[in-house]
Amino acid sequence: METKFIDLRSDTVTKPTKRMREAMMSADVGDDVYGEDPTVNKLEKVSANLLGKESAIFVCSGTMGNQIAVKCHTDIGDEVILEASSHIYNFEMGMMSAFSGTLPRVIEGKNGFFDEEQLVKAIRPDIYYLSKTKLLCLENSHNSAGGRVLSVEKSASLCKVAKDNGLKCHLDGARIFNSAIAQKTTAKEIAKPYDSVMFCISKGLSAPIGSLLVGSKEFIAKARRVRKMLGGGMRQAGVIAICGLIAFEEILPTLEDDHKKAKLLALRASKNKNFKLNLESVETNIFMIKVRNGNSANYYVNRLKEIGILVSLNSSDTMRVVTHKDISFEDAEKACKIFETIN
Ligand code: TLP
Repeated sequence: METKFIDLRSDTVTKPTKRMREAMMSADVGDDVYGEDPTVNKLEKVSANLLGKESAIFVCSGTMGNQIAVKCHTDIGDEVILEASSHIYNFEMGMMSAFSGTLPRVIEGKNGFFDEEQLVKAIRPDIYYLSKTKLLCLENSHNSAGGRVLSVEKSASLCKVAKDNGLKCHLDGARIFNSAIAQKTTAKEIAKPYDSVMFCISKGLSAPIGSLLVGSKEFIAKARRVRKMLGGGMRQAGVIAICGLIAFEEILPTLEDDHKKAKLLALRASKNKNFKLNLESVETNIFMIKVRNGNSANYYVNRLKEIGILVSLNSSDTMRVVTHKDISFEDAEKACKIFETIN
C-alpha cells in the first residue's frame, strides 16, 4: 500500500485545486508567442496591477524570471549585489554568470538581510578600470533564512541607497504574498521601490507551473526577447495561466493559514529537547529546525520519513519545514505530535 506522507519539504509540492483543473479544460487559449493567448494576457495584466507595475510576463519558473531580470538589468562583466544565502546566488545553477556574464558580490546578511552600511561598502566606486555595480537583488520572504520578512521601510531604504548609486533593484519575491500577509501590507506596497519583481504562482499559491516577472513596459519588452532566447516562449499557455488567475481568488485569501500551521509546528518542535528553534523567527510558512544532541539533521530527516513526514535537509545541522495548502490542520496536528517527541 502506498504511504501517504505529510509533505513539509516545500510549498512547491502543492497540487492544483479542483477548480483549477476544471478551468484548465475550458481555458481560452491562443499562441502566446504571437501575443494571442487571452488567458496569458489576462494573467499578465492582473499580475502587473496587483504589483503596481506597468507590465508583466508569464515565465516557466522562478529561476527563469530571476535570470531574465538579471540579464535585462546588466551587461557582461557587471557586478550584482546579493545576500550570501539568496536563491539567485545559491540555487540557480550559476546562471547569473553563465547566461549574463555577471559577477556576484555577496554580502553576509543577518536573518537573510544586510543593512545600508554594508550595501554602500559593496558598491564599487565609479572608476573606469573597475567593473560596474549595476544591480541589487533582494529576496522577500527569504527562503534560506527560514521565510524571514524584509519590512517595507527597510526595503525602501535599501533600494534608495542602491538608486542613489545608480543601481537597478530586483526583488526575488517568489513568496511576496507570504511576506505581505506577515506584514499586514500588500504585495504592491512591497514591490514599490523595485524596478522588477518576480513572484511564483507555483509555490504556496498552488498553481502547477509558472511565475510572473513585472516591471516597466520597456523592461518587459526586453524580458520578452530574453525569455525567447531561453526557449521560454510558450504557445497555448493559457491552460496553465488560468490556474494563476484562480489562485488569486481561491488560494491567496487562505495563505495566512499556512503561517498559522507553521507557528503551530514550530511551537511543538521547540518543546523537543533535541531541537533548537527561535519561535520569534517564524514569520511566514517556512521555518528551520536546528538539531542539538549530536545527531545530524540528516538523521532526523530519515527518522521523520520512516514515520511518514517529509522535511528537507538544509545543512548538516538544520532541517527546513514548509507549510502549504495541502497540509490540513489535522495533518499539522499529527506532525506536531511527532515533532514534539521524536528522538
Ligand atoms: N525554491 C525551491 C528550491 O529551489 C529551494 C524551494 O523548495 O523553496 N526564489 C526563491 C526564493 C525560491 O525559493 C525559489 C524556489 C525560486 C526562486 C526558484 O523557483 P523555481 O523553482 O520555480 O525555479
